Parts: sequence; C-alpha cells; structure tokens
Amino acid sequence: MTTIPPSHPRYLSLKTREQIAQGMKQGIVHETGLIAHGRGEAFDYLLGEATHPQAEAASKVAAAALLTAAHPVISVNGNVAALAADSCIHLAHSIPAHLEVNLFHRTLERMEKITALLQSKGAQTVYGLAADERIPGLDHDRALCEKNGIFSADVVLVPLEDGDRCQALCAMGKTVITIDLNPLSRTAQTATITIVDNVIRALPGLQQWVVALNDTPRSDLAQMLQSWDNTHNLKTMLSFLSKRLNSLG
Ligand code: PTJ
Repeated sequence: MTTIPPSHPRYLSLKTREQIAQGMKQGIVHETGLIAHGRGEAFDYLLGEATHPQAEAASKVAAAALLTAAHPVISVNGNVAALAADSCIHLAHSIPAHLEVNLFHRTLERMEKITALLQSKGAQTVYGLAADERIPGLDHDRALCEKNGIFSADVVLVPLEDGDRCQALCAMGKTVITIDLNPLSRTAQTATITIVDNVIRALPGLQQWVVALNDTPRSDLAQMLQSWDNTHNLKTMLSFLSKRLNSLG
C-alpha cells in the first residue's frame, strides 16, 4: 500500500482512493468500482468534501425510517465493503438491521470475499450468498437476493447504488434510502430518501442519528418519514451546488 503522509493536503482523499485500489487488488471491489469512485470524488470536490444541512436532514429522516422499520436491511456492495465495512456493521447493530451482500457485478468469488470480510469484522447474519429470490423487473444476476433479507425488507439502505435496482426496489413498495454523492443520478432521483454525501461521512452520521432518535416515540418518527419531501431536498442541494460553481467562476 502506498504510504501517504498525513501532512499531505489531500490526505483523506488519497487514503480513501488507496483503500478502493486495495479493495480491487483483494477482489472485493469490481474494476468499474474505481470509475464509480472517481465520479464520486468529483462530486465530493464540488460539495467541498463536507456534510451539508440537506444531507443532515436526510440522515435524520433515514434514521427515523430505519428505527420504525419492521425488517430493515443494509445492502453492501464492493465499494461500500472496501470503504465502510465497519460503519455498516455498527449501524446494523444499533438499529438493529440485517446486512446483505448484493452486487451489480455478481460473482461467487466476490460474494464470498465480501461476506467473509464482514464476518471477520464481527457481522452476525450476512445474507446474500444463499440467494433464493429475485427482485422483479431486473434482468441478470443483480436481481438475486435472499427471501429473508432484501426480498422481504420493508426499508432498504442501498449506499452507492445503481439506478435500476433502486427503482426496482421502490417498485416493490419498499422505502429505499440511498447515499449518493451525485444528486442527479437515477438512484438519487428515485430513492425515497437520498443522502447526498460520501459514504465515509454519511454512515457514521446516520449511526449518530439512530442513537439520538432511539428514545423518540415511534409515532413521531413515522410522522417525520411521512412528511419527508425528497424532491425538495434534492432541489435545495442542486441549488447549493450551482451557487457554489457560480461563486468559483
Ligand atoms: O460492487 P458491485 O459489483 O455491486 O458494483 C458497485 C458499483 C459502484 C461499481 C456499481 O453499483 C455501479 O456501477 O454504480 P454506478 O452506477 O457507477 O453508481 C455509483 C454512484 O455512487 C455514482 O452516482 C457515484 O457518484 C456515487 N459514489 C461514488 N463513490 C461514492 C458515491 N456516493 C457516495 N459515497 C462515495 N464514496
């Protein structure tokens, strides 16, 4: 692994990039995950690599959705496993929720490696390998999921997701939470709750909201979810981005 001195002005970004590159060498991250990461980096740069009030608001309502869910599931792909496996496990423990490995580029080898990584870090139940159901409306292996996992979940957290699957999960009537640095992506636009932020900041942030809201009456949390306007929040985020670009020009 390349040693990046902590004094480097781009230390965190370079360290994260290195984590993704290592993840690919270990067979966790698919090679196209590097491209997805680069796109994410570009959006994060525009966001000033910071968590914005719109992301905080979305995280708060996402925590409410997860706490009021009957069967919440956190979906883990290669990039998320490489960047934020510990955060996913802590979050799953706090809610509590189950984890499911669900890959766009599904191979048995990657499924096993990601499952083993999560288990080696203390995850209890990890769904995904014993896929026995399909997400309706999706072609190919990316539809594969477990009956007791994503298939029967009422709330699914899909960080860093491809748009088709997000749409298909919404069409199943599920509440879909995503974390996506690109507010224009199909995933961001179709999810029930979109947290426009980097998974490395958003997952610990979400965890904090889960802890903070844990004692709130469930009826108040349900009300928060019911009154959530994702389209409005995304518009505010886009307006911030365009103002920031104008101010830089
Ligand atoms: O591991 P697999 O096989 O499931 O494949 C995972 C990838 C990411 C390769 C696959 O889902 C894919 O191709 O995704 P997309 O369609 O490239 O979308 C990824 C989205 O995540 C893009 O909108 C990126 O801007 C965004 N993104 C990238 N890195 C981050 C991110 N969002 C939040 N945090 C990041 N660190």
